[in-house]
This record gives sequence, structure tokens and C-alpha cells, in this order.
Amino acid sequence: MAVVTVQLGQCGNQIGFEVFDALFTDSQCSQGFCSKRENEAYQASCTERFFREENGVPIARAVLVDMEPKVINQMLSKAAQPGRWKYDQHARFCQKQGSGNNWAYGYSVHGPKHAESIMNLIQKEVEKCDSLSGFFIIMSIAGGTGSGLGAFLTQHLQDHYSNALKMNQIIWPYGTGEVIVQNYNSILTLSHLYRSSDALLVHENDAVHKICAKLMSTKQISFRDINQVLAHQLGSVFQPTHSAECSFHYRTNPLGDLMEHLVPHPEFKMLGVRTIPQMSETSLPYSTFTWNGLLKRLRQMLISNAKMDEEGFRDPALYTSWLGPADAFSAWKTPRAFNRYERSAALVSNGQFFVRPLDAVVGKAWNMFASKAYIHQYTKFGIEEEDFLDSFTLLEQVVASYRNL
Ligand SMILES: Nc1nc2c(ncn2[C@@H]2O[C@H](COP(=O)(O)OP(=O)(O)OP(=O)(O)O)[C@@H](O)[C@H]2O)c(=O)[nH]1
Ligand SMILES: [Mg+2]
Repeated sequence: MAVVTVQLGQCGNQIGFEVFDALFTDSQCSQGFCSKRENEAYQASCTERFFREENGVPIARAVLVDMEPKVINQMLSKAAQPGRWKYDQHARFCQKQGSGNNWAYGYSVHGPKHAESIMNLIQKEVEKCDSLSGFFIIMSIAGGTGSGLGAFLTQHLQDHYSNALKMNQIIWPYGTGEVIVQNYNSILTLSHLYRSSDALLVHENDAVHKICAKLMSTKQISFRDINQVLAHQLGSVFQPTHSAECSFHYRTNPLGDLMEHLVPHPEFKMLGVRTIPQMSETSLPYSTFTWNGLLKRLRQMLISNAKMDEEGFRDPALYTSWLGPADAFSAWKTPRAFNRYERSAALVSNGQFFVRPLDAVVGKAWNMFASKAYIHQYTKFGIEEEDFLDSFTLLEQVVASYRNL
């Protein structure tokens, strides 16, 4: 089954490009440490999920949306290298001017004005899938277009494709903040997505930045470095795997398989990803990994909030009491190496890790709201104080629910 990716705003488009590039590079890698047959099955499964073919060229199953043309044009030309993959030139929507970090502008002005055209592009992409697993929507939560228009579009997708799954990849802003109203934008995005999306896969810029600095030893970290780490993580989650019971066929429904166990209750939708190992490409050839060592580290990461043998993950103490052990944890595998790592492991989990950052964002937004700072920039475009209050209420409830687990 296929996944249609919707890339929104600067952040969504820059990350989307790196994700497709990582998926493509990995699938083309001949050094898969497995049989030729396994490798071919893996490549075919990856292609079905994320690419379609036109005249022998893999075309990303993606729709690119931004309100200013610059980033989209850059990504289209970066993707058009000979012998690699491409975006569909027609699967893009842009205008002349962005939302200037104003969520209300993205949501209330660009949203209603352009939703129909964008939905048409999405529909064309959906029609090119034999069967649809769902939508993967990439956006920042703190900007104007990706977050405001992104929230609006996710709602539309929910209305028009209520049976298809929607997973939003959301980028949490740096805590120190580049934009004064980022906490307003974030609470508005999160509260709206909580109503219309099935799962929110969260990446914090601060956390990924740290991975670049400490594990990858990157100097002068750019968004590109951050996005490549992110793309590696997403690739390791979305590339094909076998379930434990069946080692002949790759799992077919990338979003459904993932969400079936991870989002069993609508109050708990925030997912985090951890992958190991993660290191610079130059040190890769000199490193050896054992499964025991990798899984032990992953488990420690889960416990210390920063997985010994797989049995370690079956420990009921790790999970909430209302989930049976069989539902709480599932393991998928493949003998095919991912992205030249002979052995690697990724963990997607739904837990309390985001309580603190969420509580912090809600608190900062509330402090600004209490003095009515910048509110007129939102009411000017139809986002009223009531809407803010609704967002606060919803998110405080989410924080309380996670705390009570
Ligand atoms: N990880 C990552 N974060 C990004 C990137 N670009 C922007 N951001 C983050 O996204 C937020 C700003 O959102 P943008 O995506 O730039 O905004 P936009 O959707 O283009 O909206 P407007 O420009 O306001 O129309 C900030 O929190 C940035 O830290 C990127 O390439 N990678
Ligand atoms: Mg922009």
C-alpha cells in the first residue's frame, strides 16, 4: 500500500526532500548484507510505498505546498539529478507570499482560499495509488504556512478521506525560539491536529540538534544536517520490515501497521522515535555492532527518557496497565541492512516524553496570552480569544492524561 506525503511550508518541504532522498538512496544500496532475492523484495516494497514510476524514473508520491515559491523550486531542482528520483512537476502548489509566521493567516486566509486546489492535487496523487495506506503530512508547528495551512488541510483530509490514516510529522521549535509568537502558533497547531490527525510523530529541533553535535560530530549545524538525521530516523521506521510471525512477506500497510498498536486511544497521539546507532558516515566503516549491545542501549534510552534482548521490551513495568503485553510491544525485522548500517534498530513509542515540552509551550503561550500580547495579529484574521482558550483547555487535558498514565 502507498503513502501520499504532503510537504508543507519551508520546514515540511526541506525535510520531505531529505526523506525521499534517504529512502531512495537506501533502496538503491547494493550492499544490503542479504540475498539478492531479499534485496529485490525490499526495493519493490519501498517503491510501492513511496514512489511511482514514469518512463522508468521513480516519482515521489508527494504533493508540495508552500505559499512562497523559493523552497519548493529548490527542492524540485535538487531532486532532479540524473539517474535518481524526481518530484512530479505538477504536484506542487505555491503562491507569491508566505504567511510571515502568522498562524492565523495560514489557517484562515490561505486555508479557505487554496484548500480546493491543493485537495485536487492530493486527489490526483491518491488516484495513482493502487491502494492507499494513508497520508504522511510534514510540517513545523511554529511557523505560519506549514502549521496554519497544514492544520487546515489536515482537517480537510479528515473530512474527505475519513477512512485513510493521517500521520503528521511535526517539528517542535527550538526552545530558545526564533520567533516571538512561536508558542502561540504551536498551541494552535497542536490543538487542531489533536482533533483531526490520527498520530503526531514529534521531532524536537533541540533534540536532533544535539544528535548532530554529539553523535555525528557535526560542526556548524545547519537545517540540512538536522533534516538528514531526521530523514534517517524516518527511513528506518518506514522502510519495509517483516513481522515476527511471518518472515516471507514484507508488511504491506506502513501507516496502519504502525498505528494499530501505537495509538490505541485518541487521547494519546504523540509518538517519538529513537534509532541506534547513529554516527557520522566516516566512522561507520570502523564500527561493529552486536544486537545485544544495540538493544540494550535502546532499552536504556526508553527507560531513561534520553532495548538486552527483545524480551527486555516485554517487561510490563514499561507500559500502562490497561494495555495487555501482546498489544504493548511488537517487533519487526528484516535481514536487509538499512542505509549501510549492517545492524540498526529503531523504536517508535507513545509515552510521557513530550509532557514536559508540551507543558512548557502551553505555559509560555499562556503567559503571553494573559497580557494579551500579539493577540490582535490573530483576531485580525479571525482567530478569536475563544479559539486560544479552547486550545489551552484541550492541551492541558492532554498533559493531564499523559501524566496520569
Ligand atoms: N528541522 C527543521 N526545522 C525547520 C526547517 N525550516 C524551518 N524549521 C523550523 O520551522 C519553524 C518555522 O516554520 P517554517 O516551516 O519556516 O514556516 P512556513 O511553514 O514556511 O511558514 P511561513 O514562512 O510563515 O509562511 C521554526 O520552528 C524552525 O525552527 C528545516 O528545514 N528543518
Ligand atoms: Mg516560509
